[in-house]
Order: sequence, then C-alpha cells, then structure tokens
Amino acid sequence: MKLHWHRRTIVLIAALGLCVVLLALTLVSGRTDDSAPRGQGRAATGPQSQPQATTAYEHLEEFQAIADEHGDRAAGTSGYEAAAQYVEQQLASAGYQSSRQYFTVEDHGEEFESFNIIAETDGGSEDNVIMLGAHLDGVQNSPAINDNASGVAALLQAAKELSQRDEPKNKVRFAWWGAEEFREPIGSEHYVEDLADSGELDDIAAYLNFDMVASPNYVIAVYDARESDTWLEVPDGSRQIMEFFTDYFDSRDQPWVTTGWNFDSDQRAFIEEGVAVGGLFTGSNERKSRKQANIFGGEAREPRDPNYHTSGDDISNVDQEALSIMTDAITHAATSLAEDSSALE
Ligand code: DTR
Ligand code: ZN
Ligand code: ZN
Repeated sequence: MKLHWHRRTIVLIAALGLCVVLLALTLVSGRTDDSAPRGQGRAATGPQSQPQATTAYEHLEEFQAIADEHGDRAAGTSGYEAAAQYVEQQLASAGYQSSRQYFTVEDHGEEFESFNIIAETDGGSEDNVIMLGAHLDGVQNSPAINDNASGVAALLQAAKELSQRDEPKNKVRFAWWGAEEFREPIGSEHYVEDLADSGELDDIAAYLNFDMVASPNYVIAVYDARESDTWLEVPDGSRQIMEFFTDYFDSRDQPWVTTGWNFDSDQRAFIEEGVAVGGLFTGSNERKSRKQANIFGGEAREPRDPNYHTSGDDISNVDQEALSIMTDAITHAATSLAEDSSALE
C-alpha cells in the first residue's frame, strides 16, 4: 500500500514536471516568434542558417514581409529595427563587420534615437574611400519599397559582390542611412558632421547616393552634376562621377537621362562639405515626358512613381527591370572604383 502510494506520488510529480517543462518551452518559443523581427528569428543558429537572397528583388520580398508584419519602416519603429537587423545579417554573412551609428531625432517636439548602419571593406587605401549610401527608413504607413528599399537592396547586392573579390585598392564604405524622411536627412547629416569634426572627411574620394531605383514608370537617370542650385555649388569631381555612370550605360547601350538634384536626399550634407557626389534615380511623382516614354517605354504624362510616399509603395508596384539595371550599375561602381578611381580625377 505504502509502496503503491509512493509510486503514484512519483508519477504525479513526474507529470507535473513534464507540464512545467512543456510550458516553459512553449513560452520560450512563443517569445522568439513574437519579438524577433522577420529574418532574424530564422538566424537563431547563426547567419549561415538564413536563406540567402541572391537578387535585389529577393531583398525587396523580405522588406515587404517586414512591412506586412510591422506596418512600416519609419525611423524609431520596430519595422526599422527589423529591417536593420536584416541588413546586418546579410552583411555578416558576406563577411562584413557592420556598426551602428546612433543619433537623436527631434521631430515635432518629440525626441528619439535612430541609427545609420556602416560597413566597409577591410582592405583598401584609407585615404581614398569610395562611399555609397541609401536610406533605410521609409515614410509612415507605407511599405516604402521603391522609396527606398530598392536602393537598400541594390546596395546590399553591390556589397555582397564586392566581398567575393580580391582585396580592393581603395577602401569601399557602405552606408544605410537612418531618418532621411524628415525635413532634413538627419542620419547622413550626422555622419558627415562627425567625419568633418574628426578630420576624416578629406579621405572620402566620392559619395554615391541611391534613392528610388525601381520606379514602376521608370527612367534611368543620372544625377546631373552640371546643374547647381543658387545656394549649393556642386563640388568638383561630381561631373566625373556623372560621366562614370553615363559611360557605363553607353557601354551597355542602355539609354539614360539626367535628373535634377534633389537636395533633400542624403547627398546634401556631402555637397555642403564639398565632397564629390553622384547618384542614380528612376523617378518619383514627377510626370514622365513623351520623349522619356519613347526612350524607356511606359506611360507618358503619368507619374514615374504614382505611389510615392503612399501606402501603395509596395512590392507589386516596382519595376524589376529598372531594379536590375540599377543594381548592375551600382555593383559596377562599387567593384570598379574599388580597383581604380582614376575616372574620378
Ligand atoms: N526626396 C527623396 C526622393 C527623391 C525625389 N526626387 C529625387 C531626386 C534624386 C534623389 C532622390 C529624390 C525621398 O523622398 O526620399
Ligand atoms: Zn521619400
Ligand atoms: Zn527616398
């Protein structure tokens, strides 16, 4: 009898123990699913376990999934954090050591922290740095796929391709900027101020900006360095960057047009400090001319991106051909200027 009671107690305790273990396991796995951003959760066993995107478009699918889960990728949100972790994971699996540069955003009396992500090649001349950047944040309540997951994705592909090459002659530095979608592009401004203060800005040979490179009614446009603003002189060397891109497009029989500067994007702080700048663009809400429609196809007199800064800026509204043309051009810029920057002189 005594033995019987004892066995029942043991069975009861064992069953209770099992329940506690099962409950704990459920809680742990539940917490991982809920709090880990998409992508990062799957990387729990290390970067290698993450399925690797092989095209810029596959990165866009990840950014769309992040937007589906978090709503948007605006500065200071969980969507921005999830997107940043995705970029960091991709960089880590390509062998880069990225870092976050934090800064404070002040907006309508509110203050919060955001950050840029910076990664660079280990090797290459430290005083002739080729810098390429794209803003990672988006406007509120939008998946922000063309503006600017497209630039982010193209830049990731360029960084991955460069990581497969031999040690570069010039250092190449990549920036995924935070908080561009404000009155002033805050993240890039913070970065440039920081570099100017430490005297390292002179080491930047060129800054190339990529903001919107998959517009549905696209043009293939190069920032026009011949143009100046009444209050901003386009720095020396910018013309050479423009020609670097137009020569590349010519060599591939790819038609191109020029675009006026938009001084509200991340090249602005670099221009103000006299760094040579350039960039590529496929259009926002400006209308496509008849001439441009003849060159690139698409709809004349219609916006080049009718979803600019709206909730319709999603993956169904990007042009994959434009994205692929621009990704190749950006990859060419990174890999070729890494080897030889004489085209910029
Ligand atoms: N202001 C940028 C988008 C933008 C619009 N026109 C241009 C020309 C060149 C670069 C960028 C842009 C934004 O909303 O992020
Ligand atoms: Zn924008
Ligand atoms: Zn933008």
